[in-house]
Amino acid sequence: MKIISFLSYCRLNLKKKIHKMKNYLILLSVIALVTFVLFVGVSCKKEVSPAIEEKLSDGQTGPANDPTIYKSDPSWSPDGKMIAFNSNRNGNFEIYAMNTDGTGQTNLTNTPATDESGPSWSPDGKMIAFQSGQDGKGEIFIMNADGTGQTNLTNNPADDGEPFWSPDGKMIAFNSYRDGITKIYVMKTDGSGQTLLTNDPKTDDSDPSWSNDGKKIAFESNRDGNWEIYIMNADGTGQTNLTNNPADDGFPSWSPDGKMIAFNSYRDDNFEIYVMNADGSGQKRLTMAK
Ligand SMILES: [Ca+2]
Ligand SMILES: [Ca+2]
Ligand SMILES: [Ca+2]
Repeated sequence: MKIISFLSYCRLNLKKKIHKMKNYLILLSVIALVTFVLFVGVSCKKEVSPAIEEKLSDGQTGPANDPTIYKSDPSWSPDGKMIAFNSNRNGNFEIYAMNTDGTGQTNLTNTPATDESGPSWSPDGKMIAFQSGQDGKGEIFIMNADGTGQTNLTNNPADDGEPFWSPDGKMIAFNSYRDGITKIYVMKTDGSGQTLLTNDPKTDDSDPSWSNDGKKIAFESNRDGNWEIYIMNADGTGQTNLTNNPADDGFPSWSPDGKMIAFNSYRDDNFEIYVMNADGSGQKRLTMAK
């Protein structure tokens, strides 16, 4: 009897445990169902909401995506308070400026007949250099930071573009096609003294970028059969290939302390961002394929 009683006790206990487990399972099922419903609801909301409209921090609303409208070439003002950029949102390309939170977007150039691009701030933040088609084929213009006083500095029938202001504010480096091939020139900020810095007659040199100490200019050149990052002294002497790689390398950008240069390269069969020391050593990939 004692054994039977004990077995009965065990069966009763087991039934209680199973009953408790059933309760737990029902509770867990309810929690899982509620979680699933909430998750599906939030996911759907995330997918649907941006497709309807977007609202910018300055209160502008509009279609979230329009593949025909570009905003590009951002350039930070030296005091860090503004970003200049170009956009064709009004039917042609203009230079805009905005606060760094996206408010106060202002069309600075207001030239409906021509396209403007490539803004570059003067080091004192008072002026912006840019590329414009206002006076024939691509010219370098400068203007006050509020868009007034737009002035053509190059006045040359060939294409001129990609201005980059020198750190001391006295010169502007740029590309020009005036020799039938793209070359790097510098000029004073009143347009005088336009001087060819890269004079290899067979190859393109472009996209000048001044080091912060004003002593060096990095640029792209395809003189060895593919695009490489070169540096030279600001007077054009000492042109040196830094990348020496059979893939295309481009878009050099100096670190503020002048010790490193960031660039892009196709050496891994897609464009990735690299950095290297300013003498070309230590080339290191920073971005992954995705
Ligand atoms: Ca325009
Ligand atoms: Ca021109
Ligand atoms: Ca290369």
